[in-house]
Amino acid sequence: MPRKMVVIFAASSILWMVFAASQAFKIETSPASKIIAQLGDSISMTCSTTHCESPAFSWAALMDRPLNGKVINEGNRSTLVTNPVNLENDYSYLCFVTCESKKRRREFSVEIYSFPKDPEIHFSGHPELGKPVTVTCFVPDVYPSDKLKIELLKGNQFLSQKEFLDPADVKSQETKSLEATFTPADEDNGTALVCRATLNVYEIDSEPQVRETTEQLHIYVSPKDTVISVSPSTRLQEGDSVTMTCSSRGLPAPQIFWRKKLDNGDLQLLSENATLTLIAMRMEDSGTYVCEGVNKVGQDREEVTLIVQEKMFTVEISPGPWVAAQIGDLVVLTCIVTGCESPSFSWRTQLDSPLSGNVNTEGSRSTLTLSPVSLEHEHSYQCAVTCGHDKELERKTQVKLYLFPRNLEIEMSGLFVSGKPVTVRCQVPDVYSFDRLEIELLKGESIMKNKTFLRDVDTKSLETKSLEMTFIPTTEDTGKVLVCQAKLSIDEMEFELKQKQNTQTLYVNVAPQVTAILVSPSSVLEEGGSVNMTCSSDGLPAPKTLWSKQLNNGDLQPLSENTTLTLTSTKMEDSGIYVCEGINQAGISRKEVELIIQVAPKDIQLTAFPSESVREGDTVIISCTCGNAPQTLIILKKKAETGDTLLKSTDGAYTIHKAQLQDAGVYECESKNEVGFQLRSITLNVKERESSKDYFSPELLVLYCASSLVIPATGMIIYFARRANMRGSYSLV
Ligand SMILES: *[C@@H]1O[C@H](CO)[C@@H](O)[C@H](O)[C@H]1NC(C)=O
Ligand SMILES: *[C@@H]1O[C@H](CO)[C@@H](O)[C@H](O)[C@H]1NC(C)=O
Ligand SMILES: *[C@@H]1O[C@H](CO)[C@@H](O)[C@H](O)[C@H]1NC(C)=O
Ligand SMILES: *[C@@H]1O[C@H](CO)[C@@H](O)[C@H](O)[C@H]1NC(C)=O
Ligand SMILES: *[C@@H]1O[C@H](CO)[C@@H](O)[C@H](O)[C@H]1NC(C)=O
Ligand SMILES: *[C@H]1O[C@@H](CO)[C@H](O)[C@@H](O)[C@@H]1NC(C)=O
Repeated sequence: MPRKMVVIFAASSILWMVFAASQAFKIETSPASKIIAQLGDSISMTCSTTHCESPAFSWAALMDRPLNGKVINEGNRSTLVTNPVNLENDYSYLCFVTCESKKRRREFSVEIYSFPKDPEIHFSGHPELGKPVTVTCFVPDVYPSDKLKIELLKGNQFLSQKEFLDPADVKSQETKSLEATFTPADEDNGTALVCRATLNVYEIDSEPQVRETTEQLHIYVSPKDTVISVSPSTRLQEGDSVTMTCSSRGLPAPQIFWRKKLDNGDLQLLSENATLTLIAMRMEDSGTYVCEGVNKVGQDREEVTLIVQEKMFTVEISPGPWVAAQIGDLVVLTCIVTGCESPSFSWRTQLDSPLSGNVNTEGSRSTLTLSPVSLEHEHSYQCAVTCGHDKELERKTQVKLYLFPRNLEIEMSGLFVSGKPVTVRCQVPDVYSFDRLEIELLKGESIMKNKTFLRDVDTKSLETKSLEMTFIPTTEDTGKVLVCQAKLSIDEMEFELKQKQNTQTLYVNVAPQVTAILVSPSSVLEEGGSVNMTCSSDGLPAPKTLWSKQLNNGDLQPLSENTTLTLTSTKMEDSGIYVCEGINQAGISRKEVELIIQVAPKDIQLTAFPSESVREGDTVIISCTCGNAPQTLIILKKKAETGDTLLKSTDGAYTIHKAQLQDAGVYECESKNEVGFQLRSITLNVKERESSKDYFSPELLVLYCASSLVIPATGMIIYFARRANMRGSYSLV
């Protein structure tokens, strides 16, 4: 703020005393002392007289300069007014007074100064942290400059000061300046930068003219550490959106500008926000994006390159990459396209063999139906899709076939009989493909045998495969399970469904063994008695018992299926060989017992042939027969007082050739067995021969022969009777 000040020195009293001494008229001046005036002010100087009737006044500047003012004369006073003062007025002025003949003069000293404005502070640039900056303080329109002093302070610290002592050649206002260079530090922020100008226009004792300007120091930081973050990625597809955020550090906080580099190198402004979001991007949006952080002192930039790729259409085939299908089933392969409005499909097999299927295409989906799927379909299928002018895309899937249609068959070479080798065969009919087949035969938990099959020729056909093994069962195997198990594996796939099994519970037979035949009370018994014949036999399953009687021709006549065969009221004809058979599915075992029915001898016929009375020299046959019991012992004796003579007989017949007299006597026949005995005796008379002539009666010879035929004839009758009453116990009719 300029201060306008006129200071008048109090020197009038001194002048007054000088003029008073002349005793004549006197001149009084006002102001009495030196006049100090600022440029542009107005000043007036007045001369007045006393003791003079009519004073005449005139004014002059020193050195004949122009007066540059207006004189006002009023009676005894004259005033010189200069308004405004300029540097021309910076002189001494003279006031001349003439009173009658006397001339007097007075001198006025005028001093002019100029100090109209506060100093101005200028920086060479924005004060930046760490960068030297030159600050200049201008003090404008100063006069007289040789009385000027400028000081520059930063806070309380002097940066620079200067006194301008050299007087100027020309009287003029001048602008003076003072420079200082310093490097701003953090702590300088906010401190006051002061420029103080002092003009020493006055004499001693008086206050100098001071003007000062204060400016707050602001420290700047140029943008740096500019960073871009991109979400989700710098690689994008058509239609995607991307958000890019840029940050930059500096003071004041930099403003962010996003631009895109054009092909010609120009930058196109996109946004002044830190975050730039681009939506529904197109391929043309690919390129370099530049982020610039800008503040008053600088800028920093960072670039990012975005790549927007063409959105490709996609093709998917299902099921894939392979499908396992059972021969005869329906297989549908589906090819689906996304990202293409009107795709065109083409199906083919890998080897370009015929498709043998129906293609059905609707919009973005095409199906290939193989129904029923057969061996000719075992290929890799390819779905090729073109979309507009885009490249063709292909997807493949493979059809793998299998057939495992019927149940497994278990076959046995025969019954399971303990100790007897049996061959088990597990057969898998019509399987495909057998090179993936494994057959196992298990007994209980343990694998007895397994087998896989190799395909030697590359022909496709259904085959029947089997696994065979022979083993010897034991009774411990009964109840165990014989498992025929087949697995058809298709590569890595867990193919549990493709496992089949057939089981058979083992039942091991044991061939019958007749261990004993118990005959009670005995195998030899009397006619009419009862006998129990009990047969015991072991085997699995428990054998059936069959009692038979062995006939003379060796055939067996079945009698009973009870274990015990009871014969009551036995007859002699019941004698014979009885056979017990133990029979089950595993075999037959037999054992026999001989039954003897004994009859006490009776009906002994003791005859002499031709007669009991013979002549000397005749031939006599003494014959003893026992009709009912063939197993009897026949003893033929000739009784004598001296002792009995045992006769040697053939079949109970004793022949006396040429009978002598002494052959006469008592003949006795004893027939005996365990059951009893019978005696017969006859007396033979031998007469002395009158004529010794052999005599043979043909009638009696016939009788003799007939008696030896009786027994077989009786047997025949018994046989027919028995056949009529075969089952159960029987008795002879
Ligand atoms: C300087 O001070 C101003 C205001 O007090 C502040 O905003 C700025 O951050 C400071 N600058 C530095 C470099 O400290
Ligand atoms: C900057 O973002 C603000 C809100 O986040 C928005 O109002 C303004 O329009 C954006 N300016 C530009 C240039 O995108
Ligand atoms: C048979 O079974 C055994 C034991 O389980 C196994 O180690 C072997 O590989 C199988 N052999 C075949 C031909 O599958
Ligand atoms: C034969 O067996 C039956 C029944 O067990 C019995 O009553 C009979 O006395 C037995 N006969 C003989 C001769 O043992
Ligand atoms: C077998 O025995 C049963 C009773 O144990 C009897 O009723 C049946 O007559 C007998 N059969 C034969 C043929 O002996
Ligand atoms: C002029 O001077 C003043 C003082 O300066 C006197 O007071 C006046 O009386 C005087 N006037 C005349 C006519 O002499």
